[in-house]
Amino acid sequence: MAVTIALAGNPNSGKTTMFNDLTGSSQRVGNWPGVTVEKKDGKLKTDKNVIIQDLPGIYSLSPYTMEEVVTRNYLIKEKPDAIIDIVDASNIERNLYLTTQLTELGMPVVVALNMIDVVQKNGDTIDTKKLGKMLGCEVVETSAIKGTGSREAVQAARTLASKKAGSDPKHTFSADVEKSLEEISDLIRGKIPSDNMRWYSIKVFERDKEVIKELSLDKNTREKAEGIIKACEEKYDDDSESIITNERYNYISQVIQACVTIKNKGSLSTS
Ligand code: BGO
Repeated sequence: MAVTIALAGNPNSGKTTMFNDLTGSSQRVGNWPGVTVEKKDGKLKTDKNVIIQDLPGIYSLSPYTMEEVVTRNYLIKEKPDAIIDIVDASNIERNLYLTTQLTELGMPVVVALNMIDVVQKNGDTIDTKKLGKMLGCEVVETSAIKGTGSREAVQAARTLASKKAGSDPKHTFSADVEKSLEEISDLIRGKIPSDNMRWYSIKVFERDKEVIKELSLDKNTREKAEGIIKACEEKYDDDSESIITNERYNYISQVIQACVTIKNKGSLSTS
């Protein structure tokens, strides 16, 4: 049976290089429906039953750019069998912002720690095992330019897909935010697949317009959700989207501290 693996990642993380390496000449190029954003897919060179779906380069799953909307709609609605999240390991801190969001989708995720050759050349190290544990997903070192690790990443994604083993994000927000997310989950339960519950709850908490429209919540539910969000905002004296963003960055800082060692400070950009 055909398996679809989506390649997601920040711009310049090496997505195109890995896509070309994996698919060779069997590529189809077009546009995503209704938008002028390039759509590329191809068959894995070594197994035509594996479709590799390239996704637009993005920094976040917010609803603010066409690329972000295309990517999140594809991931939530078309549901590929697995995601390979291509992370530029030499810019790991910035890249993990998207990773934390992808792991909340409840789908199988493999992090391809790409540009590992750059990290190694600088004498820096990343504890991949610990990173995988902290993120709650598999991590594979890759160098798309050298053609190393990409096949292992695909194999890991296929294994997770066959087990339907969604990622298991370890990150929790602060207690008040988690309580709000739980209350929002209770409001929207039954309207969405339970696998995607965490992602939808966070998006409702952030007042994500696209998600609120999609869920077509009745007035009473919308008002209850608004009450939950406002109560949390008052406690933090901040807007809900900023609360989530700040806590994400705090968590990523902890992950970096625990997993990344820089030989010559400044050589590994963690910004
Ligand atoms: C240029 N290791 C190293 N060292 N470089 C890599 C790796 C890797 O594992 N993977 C990709 N690159 P894209 P998006 C370039 O184009 O695939 C390099 O946006 C240059 N170009 O070769 O395009 C890759 O699809 C001139 O570099 O990323 C590319 O995600 C000088 O990372 C860049 C130096 O890869 C982005 C590099 C004219």
